[in-house]
Amino acid sequence: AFYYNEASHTFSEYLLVPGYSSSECVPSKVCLKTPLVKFKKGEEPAISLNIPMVSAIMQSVSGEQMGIALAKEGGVAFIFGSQSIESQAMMVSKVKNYKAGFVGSDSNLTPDQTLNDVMDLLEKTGHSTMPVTHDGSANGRLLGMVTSRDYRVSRLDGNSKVAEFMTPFDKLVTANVKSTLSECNDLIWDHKLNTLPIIDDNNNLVYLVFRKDYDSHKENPNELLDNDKRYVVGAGINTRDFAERVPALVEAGADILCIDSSEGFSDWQKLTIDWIRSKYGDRVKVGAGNVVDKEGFEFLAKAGADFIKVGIGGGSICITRETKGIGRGQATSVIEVAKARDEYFEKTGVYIPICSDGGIVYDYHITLALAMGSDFVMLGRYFSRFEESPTNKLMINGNFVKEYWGEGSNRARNWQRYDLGGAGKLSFEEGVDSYVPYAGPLKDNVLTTLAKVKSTMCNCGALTIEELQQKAKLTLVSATSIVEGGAHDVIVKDKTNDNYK
Ligand code: MZP
Repeated sequence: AFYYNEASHTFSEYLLVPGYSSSECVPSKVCLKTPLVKFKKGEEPAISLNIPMVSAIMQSVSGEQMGIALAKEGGVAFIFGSQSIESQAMMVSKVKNYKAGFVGSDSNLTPDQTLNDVMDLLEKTGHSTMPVTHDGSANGRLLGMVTSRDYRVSRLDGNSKVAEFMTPFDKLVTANVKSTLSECNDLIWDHKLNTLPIIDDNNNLVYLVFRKDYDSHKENPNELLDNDKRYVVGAGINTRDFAERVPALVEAGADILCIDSSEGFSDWQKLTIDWIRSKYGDRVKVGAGNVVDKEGFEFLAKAGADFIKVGIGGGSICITRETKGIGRGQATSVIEVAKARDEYFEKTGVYIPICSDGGIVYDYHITLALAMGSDFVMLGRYFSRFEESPTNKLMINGNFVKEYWGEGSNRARNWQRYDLGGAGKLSFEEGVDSYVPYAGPLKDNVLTTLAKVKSTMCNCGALTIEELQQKAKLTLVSATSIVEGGAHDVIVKDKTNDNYK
C-alpha cells in the first residue's frame, strides 16, 4: 500500500493571512468573472461565469427555478439528471425559454380562480407570467397579469383569488417587438408604467414586460446570458444512458453538461466523453469528476473534460466516507488538483478550470477554495435553503425549513451516480435525507455571500480570482485556534440566527 505522509485537511482547518491592500483595492472593484470551460493560452474560454458559483446536480437543489434565479445572478445551475430524459430536457428548455413577461396564447385565468390554479398552469406551461382575462378565454378582455414571482411568494396560501395577485394591465403605451431595451426603458419611465405591452407589426400582443424586470435588469450587470440573450444553463448526465440523454439535452439548449458521479477516476467517464467528442466534436461542453488527486485530474484532462470537479465524501448529506471508507479532506484535494492543473497548463498551454464540489459550510470556505486554486465552487446545501430550490418548505418546531436529500439516499436512488458497472440499482445508501433552515430568496443570500468574498479578497490585496490565487497566504490552524475564531468566553444573547456565517 501507498501511505501519504500527511493528513488531509478540510477548509475549516485553514485561514487566510491578510496581505497589503492598496487604497485602490475596494470591494466595488473586485471582478469575480471566472472560466467555466477549458481554453488555450491567450484565448478566451467559450463560457465564463460572472460569479464563481454553480448549483449541485441534485433533485433537491437544481430545477428550472434555480436555473433562472442563479443565471440572473451570474452563476449556472446544473439541472439534476436523476429523472427521466424528457423531464430533464423540459426543465432545461424552461430555463432557456424563460422570458420576462411572456404572454402565453393559452390564457385561461379569470380573477375568480385560486392561486392553486395559477400554480398548476405556471408549472405546466413553464411561463413566467399568466394573463388574466375577464372570461378566461384567449380572446377575452385582458385585465391583468400574474407573475411566477407572486406565485412563489404566496404559494403557501393556495386558496387566495387570482385578483389579489394581478398586476393591472395598462395598454395606453406600447412598444414594438423590434424596440431596444433602452427604448422600452424610456417608455416605462417616461409614462410611469408598471407594465409595457409589446406588440408586433400586426398589432398583436406578443409580450408584456414589467417595470420590475427593467429595474432588476438595470441593477444586475452580472446576469449570465449566452449570444442569443437566453440564460446559460447546465445539466447533469451519467455514464449509462448518455447516448439518449445527451442529444435530448443538447436539443433542449443546455449550454454545458457535467458527468455526475461520486468517483470519476474511471474508464466510464472516458467512454462517455469519447462518445460526446465523436458525435459533437468540441461543440458540446462537458465537465467530469469527481477526483481528489493529481492522477485523477490527469486522467480526466487527457480524456478531454472541459472542466474537472474535485471532492469525494465532503458533501453535507454524504456518508460515502462512513460507508465505503473512501475520500479525502476537501482542502487537500483542491490544493493537489490545482497544482496538477497548473502543471498541465504549463506543459500543454491548455487551462482546465477546476470546481471544488461539496463541503462548503461557511461563506469564507468559498474564498478559501478559490484561493487554493478552484476556479469556481459547486454548492448543494447552500442553494437548497432558498426559495428557488425545488423542494417543500415546511414548518418544523416553529421554524421554516426546506428538505434536502443526497443523490445516494434511498429517496433519490440515483444509482447511476454510484454505479461501477454492476447491478443497475442502488445496493446501499451513500447519502441522507435531511432538513435545512429556510433562508429566503437566492438573490439576497448570494449578494451577502459575495460581499464577504470580495471583502476578504481585498484583505488579500486581490481584485480578481487569479490575483487571489497568486497572492493568497494560507495557514493551517490548530484545534485551539479554531475555538478562538468563534465568539468565546461571552454569553451570546441571540443564538437563533446562525446564518451570519
Ligand atoms: P454540499 O454542498 O451539500 O456540502 O455538497 C453537495 C455535493 O455533495 C454535490 O454536489 C455532490 O457532489 C455531493 N453529493 C450529492 N449527493 C450525495 C450523496 O447522496 C453527495 N452522498 O455526496
